[in-house]
Amino acid sequence: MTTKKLLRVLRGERFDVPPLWMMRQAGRHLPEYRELRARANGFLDFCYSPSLAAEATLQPIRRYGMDGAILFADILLILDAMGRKVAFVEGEGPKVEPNTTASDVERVPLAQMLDRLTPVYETVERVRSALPTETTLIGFAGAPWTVAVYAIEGRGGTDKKQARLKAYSDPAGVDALLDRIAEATAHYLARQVDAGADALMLFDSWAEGLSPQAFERLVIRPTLLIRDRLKYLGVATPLIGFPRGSGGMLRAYVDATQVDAVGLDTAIPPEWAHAHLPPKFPVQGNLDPLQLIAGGEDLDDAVRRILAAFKDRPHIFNLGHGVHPETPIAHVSRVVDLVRGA
Ligand code: 1CP
Repeated sequence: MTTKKLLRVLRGERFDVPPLWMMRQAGRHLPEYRELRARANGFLDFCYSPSLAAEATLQPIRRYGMDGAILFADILLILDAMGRKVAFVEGEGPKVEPNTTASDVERVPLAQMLDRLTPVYETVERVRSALPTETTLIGFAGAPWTVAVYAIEGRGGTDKKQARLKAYSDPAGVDALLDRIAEATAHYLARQVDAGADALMLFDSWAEGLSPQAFERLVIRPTLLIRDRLKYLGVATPLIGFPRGSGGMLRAYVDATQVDAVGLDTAIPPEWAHAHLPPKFPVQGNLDPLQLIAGGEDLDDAVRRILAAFKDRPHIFNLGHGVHPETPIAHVSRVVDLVRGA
């Protein structure tokens, strides 16, 4: 039996004190990250430098003792490896060469694409050997729809109007793009597992606002493709799905994708999730990262409410989206203490 508490929750165990980590726990809210970041020639170079990326992964573990370490990388590396131009512009968010089609991403053969991501596997190996044995190492990738939003629109966020409209006006083209991304992603995740990842997470950060039919086609179907392909590749590592903005499609997502756990976004009432998901199904979430910035009594109450709602099911305490750069370190520490009952 593993001593990794987070991994045990993903396999269906429940603990009075749940394991915790925070999405985007590495990054600009940490002074030690800002110092490290200044040493790289841009963000892509940072992600492709195993010594820097491994150090960034470990920083929040050292500072907070989180139960989970998330690989330091980005969901857009796969597009870079597929030969699309990717740029991280300071203060503007990432930019990707837009109007990408399936034939664009087919130009680079799968094996070559996977090899271009070798520095990421090396980061996983380095983190693996440096982590405390009880800490779960989480590998990740963007889910196909979220990656496709960047590939089609050139950026994320907003209302995804262009990508959603294209999904309706060119269904065959968009499905082919999603299939190709799904295939590449499954292999990329399998390589992270080979390098030492204990668990995997798929970020579908731009899954919000889809009609139920579109959600099935653009979010559920490609996620299931990845699940099936991972099985075919012999990967039994637990997979956490994060369909941000799934709303009323949450249960359908859980039933149809066969993920092992689901990350809940900030809009999902914890009590509702508990009532609507299968009894022993593991959940992760879902504190509002803005509440974490504000702090105070309301933060304490929100943490307690989440803990109470999930006390009878396997639960990994987390946020409902990523940590913001302006988050005070003391507030993160306060949440760690509260969750652990200190
Ligand atoms: O200079 C910097 O420091 C840039 C900020 C930054 C960081 C720290 C970006 C640019 N990416 C990352 C790392 C990152 N991205 C991790 C590593 C782990 C960690 O920080 O703890 C992970 C898991 C991601 C995943 C990611 N990237 C997502 C999914 C999660 C989410 O937040 O929804 C998305 C959507 C991205 C794209 C992206 N990359 C960077 C930013 C600022 C964004 C999102 C915003 C946008 O598209 O404008």
